[in-house]
Amino acid sequence: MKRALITGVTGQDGAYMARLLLGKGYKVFGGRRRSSSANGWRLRELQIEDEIYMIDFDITDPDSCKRLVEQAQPNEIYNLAAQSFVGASFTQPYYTTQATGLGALNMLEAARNTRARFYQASSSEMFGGSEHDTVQTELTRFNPKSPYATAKVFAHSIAKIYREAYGMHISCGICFNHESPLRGREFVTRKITHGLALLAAGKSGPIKLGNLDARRDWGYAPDFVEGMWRMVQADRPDDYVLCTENAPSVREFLTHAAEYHFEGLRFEGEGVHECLFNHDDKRIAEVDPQFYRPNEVSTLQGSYALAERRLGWRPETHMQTWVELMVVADRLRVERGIDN
Ligand code: NAP
Ligand code: F7E
Repeated sequence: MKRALITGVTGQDGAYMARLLLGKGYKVFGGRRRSSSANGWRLRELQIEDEIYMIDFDITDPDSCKRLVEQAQPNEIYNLAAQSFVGASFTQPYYTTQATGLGALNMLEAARNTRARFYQASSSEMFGGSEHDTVQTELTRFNPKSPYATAKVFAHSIAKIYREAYGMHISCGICFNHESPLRGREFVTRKITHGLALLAAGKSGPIKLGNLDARRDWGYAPDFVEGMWRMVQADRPDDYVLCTENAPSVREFLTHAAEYHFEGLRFEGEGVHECLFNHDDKRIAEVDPQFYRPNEVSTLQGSYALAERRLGWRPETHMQTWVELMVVADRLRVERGIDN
């Protein structure tokens, strides 16, 4: 029986990765940070909480990373733990650098004298405002625009160095945004689907959003964890972009999700005065500059050609399908008073 260790197992990707690996017959160990209130709602929703061997650790603590790997003795390590919210990285740059950047080094060091294969969660945010390539590939130059992106560039670079210097089987997935009903509520897609469900139930006011013009190459998280797993199974380790090649704007995502709840949608106003209304002039969403980023990445759109050619990976789930899954999940949670 293969043994897999997932750091960040309580997060969106960690939960889907655990489900995928359990389905493939792995013994799954989850690295979880201790907190005063156990953060297991995603694993409970997937009904897999009891099937995972949990080990407490903190990715900012090198000793606890070493102990984690010693206890789990994994064949494969999926390093998904991070401070993953770009917005928070501007207010917590030091912590983000420790967790998202140095944390990866802690896990690589812990794995160095083992034979475990290693997946590192890299990010399209590393491309930042790429000045030359309108579509980003594995060859696009990094131009990070946030403390989060800078930390990911460090993690990505040190992972590559460990691969070359020590011959370790390390692959980095340069993942573009991927979403699901298990997405954290601070991220814009889930903020929208959750906010719409509350508004439709009369439990909150209009959704306050930042830059509606931003474009992201959004995909579906369960498709992406399949791509991560394929990287680890490949004979040769390498870095791969995972994305969908479509990049709608936040405004388009908002409109699409709002259509499940409201009719006759129209935008009025411009810039900080822009609002979304429905047919009877109910205010659905409005721009609030507090959600603007100090240094915004306006558009990210990738190409998954290499992953398709070498790994046979492509995104399987159409955006319409997963947006509907998010809308329905949040409607049900609000109806049942579930606060996740
Ligand atoms: P997520 O939902 O925010 O999950 C992050 C996980 O990291 C959580 O389990 C969290 O634990 C854990 N964590 C945070 N700080 C930690 C610490 N100090 N010690 C141990 N664990 C810690 O993120 P995600 O969306 O699943 O993303 C997974 C990985 O992929 C992250 O590295 C992210 O940066 C990267 N990524 C994500 C996307 C995307 O679109 N989702 C795209 C590119 C790259 P708690 O539950 O205790 O908070
Ligand atoms: O923002 C804009 C915001 O926070 C998307 C992480 O998983 O993907 C994610 O990072 C866009 C940005 O995700 C609001 O300015 C407008 O342009 O959902 P997000 P992100 O920053 O793209 C990458 C690939 C990762 O690696 C990260 O870990 O939406 N936006 N209004 C807003 N964003 C938020 N959060 N809230 C708003 O009100």
